[in-house]
Amino acid sequence: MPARGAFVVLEGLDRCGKTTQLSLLRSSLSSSSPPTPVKALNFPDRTTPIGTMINSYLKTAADMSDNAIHLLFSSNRWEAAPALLETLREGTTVVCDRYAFSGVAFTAAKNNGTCGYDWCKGPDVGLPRPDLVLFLTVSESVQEKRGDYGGERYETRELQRSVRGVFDRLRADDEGERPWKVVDADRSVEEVARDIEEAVREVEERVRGENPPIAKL
Ligand code: FDM
Repeated sequence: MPARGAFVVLEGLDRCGKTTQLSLLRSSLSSSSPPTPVKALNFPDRTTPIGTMINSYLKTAADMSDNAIHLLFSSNRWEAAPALLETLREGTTVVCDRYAFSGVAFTAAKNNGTCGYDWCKGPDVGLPRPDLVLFLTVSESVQEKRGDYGGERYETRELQRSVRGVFDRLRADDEGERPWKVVDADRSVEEVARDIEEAVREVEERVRGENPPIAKL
């Protein structure tokens, strides 16, 4: 049995460069010598039937209560969980664009916290826990320099501000479990990529060496 792969999640606000960084990370891991088997995931996964409903909601083509959409985002992770576990057990490292932390941060931030923080955490309890959460921070001024927000539901300055606050709380609450690695994403793409790669290689090595069981949220 090979040692399992590492599970790495990238989180952050809009315009923090997460998607670019994930693709750079994936290519650098798979082109290293020897190559690290790696699979990239992203949430929401809009390709499944549940993902299609989420997509309509985000594009404001469909409306839904805050509680209902929150549960759909979580279900979208649960439907992916068996394959995710299998991939890790096969020895493949998984790098993932957004996960349960975005789930809590966005729902708890909206509408003055109608869905409470603890309620928001509930549906994801039991999902595979990442070995590393890379949290890309971006200042408001850089966020704004990087272009206008698109037309999706959560892409407003006010909401992004509250989301930032909930992410800070999540990070503080997770401190005892496994600290997040905060990466200053105001810097150049290359500088950010270097820090991310270093952190991922470190966790990869640890996981391959110790082969720890996959923990749960
Ligand atoms: N989002 C993402 C949530 O509200 N809950 C979740 O569980 C997840 C994974 O969906 F505004 C929000 C965050 C973002 C939107 O994400 C779409 P992408 O990364 O822009 O596709």
